[in-house]
Amino acid sequence: MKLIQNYIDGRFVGGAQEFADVNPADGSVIAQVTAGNKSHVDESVDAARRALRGEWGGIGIRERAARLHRIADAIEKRFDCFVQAEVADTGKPISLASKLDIPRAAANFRVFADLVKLAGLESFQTETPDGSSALNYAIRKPLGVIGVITPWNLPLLLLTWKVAPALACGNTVVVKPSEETPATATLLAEAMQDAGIPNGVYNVVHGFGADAAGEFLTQHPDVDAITFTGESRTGAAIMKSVAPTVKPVSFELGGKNAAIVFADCNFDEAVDGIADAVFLNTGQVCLCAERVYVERKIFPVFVDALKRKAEQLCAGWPNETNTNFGPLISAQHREKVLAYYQLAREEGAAVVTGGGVTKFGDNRDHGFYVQPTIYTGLPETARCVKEEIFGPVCHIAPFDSEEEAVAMANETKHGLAASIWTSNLKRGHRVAQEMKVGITWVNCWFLRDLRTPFGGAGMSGIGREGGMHSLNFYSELNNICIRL
Ligand code: NAD
Ligand code: 6OH
Repeated sequence: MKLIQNYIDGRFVGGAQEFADVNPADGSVIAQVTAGNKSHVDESVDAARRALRGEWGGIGIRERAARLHRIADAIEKRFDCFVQAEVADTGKPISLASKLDIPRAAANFRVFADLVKLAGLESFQTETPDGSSALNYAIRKPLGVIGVITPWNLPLLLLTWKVAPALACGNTVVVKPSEETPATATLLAEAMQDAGIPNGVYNVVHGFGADAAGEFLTQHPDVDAITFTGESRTGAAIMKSVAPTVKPVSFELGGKNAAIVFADCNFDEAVDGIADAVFLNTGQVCLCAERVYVERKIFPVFVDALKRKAEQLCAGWPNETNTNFGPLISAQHREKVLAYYQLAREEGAAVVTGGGVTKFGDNRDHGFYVQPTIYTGLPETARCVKEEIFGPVCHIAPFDSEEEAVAMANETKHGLAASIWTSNLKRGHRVAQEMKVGITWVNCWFLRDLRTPFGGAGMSGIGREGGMHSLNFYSELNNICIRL
């Protein structure tokens, strides 16, 4: 059986305790994983601290950027290995891993390598009270040892989204990938070695969250910052845990995202776009739309068209090229999603399509598939309309006016993303500006430019990453004031 180990100070390290890595497509165990304990976390943080003072600390920005490009090269060189590892861990279709997850991982390193070379800093000429002047200028220094904690839905994409800018700024990292999807973080260690990243700069400790590797990392007094993507509730627990050591945090958390479809939209594009926004990655993208508001005039035809799209999705073995709908990540997550399917019925929903488990008559019945599901008819106060489900499911409700649509979309504690579908661009701008979220797409969804601010309002996060926002989070800015 394959063993996925921790990676500490440039070495692959096993341990006394292991846990199983399960393939969500058929429930089979594909590897054993070393469960990081407190000593693994301590050793990783020590190694990361030493690496800051070693060769890595002395490397200039140009050379750092060159090595980041070499990490991207090394990912591309092992492209098929990364794709296979991600597909086996997540059950996502191979088409998705090859088009989205792995290319984005390489792109994350390239974008921040280029950006850090070009990034300017602030300077101000200051008038002093006595009529003379001073010059203020800021310099960028590494923040130190960064703890990176990531989820299972886009494992390598989200991990590198944080590791790349952290390294670009000269930091060292200790990453704690999701226990559900450990493989690509350990594979990335091989890419780091290929790229000549010194020992101790990139460390991986596998394991669980509460009272385990994750929490040992957030509590560690010698970790300088925590960057986390995951559930809002976990974010709240991490905030408590970092409070005694006052660490800066960057949080990308859950969503309950709305899509607003106006009658004047390009109908076919809107249906295709919303089908993606609801069902991509089996609905396990934090940006997915679980609430769809459709102008009443086109409500019945839109519901019908989305139903057809849902029913055309091809659920299957992740490695088959025509599969575009995979399983959920785990038995436990499937229980959660199915409990919401049941709750929707109890809350009075009309089931447009789905609502159950997909049956295949082969080993996939031991996997964690559910049907793509659409509901209508729930009140806005229903739990299924309020709470993040994180599955392939949406509720569609009609609206009569722009004001009503905006009010319903904004009636949530979350605030990650929204999408608006209209051919009236004036309305597109106006409604987009009303959205209480970090990211609004007009006539598209999940179209990313890595230089833009990315993050959530309300319960959906703290801070923004992307472009200069990432560089600023992962840097200690030191302002120097010189009296002239
Ligand atoms: P999760 O919060 O359960 O786990 C995320 C990571 O945190 C895992 O590595 C886990 O081991 C670790 N963890 C759990 N408890 C911890 C603790 N007490 N201390 C330290 N670490 C701990 O999230 P998940 O189930 O892996 O991912 C799904 C959730 O992530 C959804 O809510 C989704 O919306 C959210 N998400 C958000 C974004 C975003 O960019 N906003 C992106 C992806 C996923
Ligand atoms: C959440 O599941 C998706 C997050 C996406 C990003 O962080 C990104 O940078 O595209």
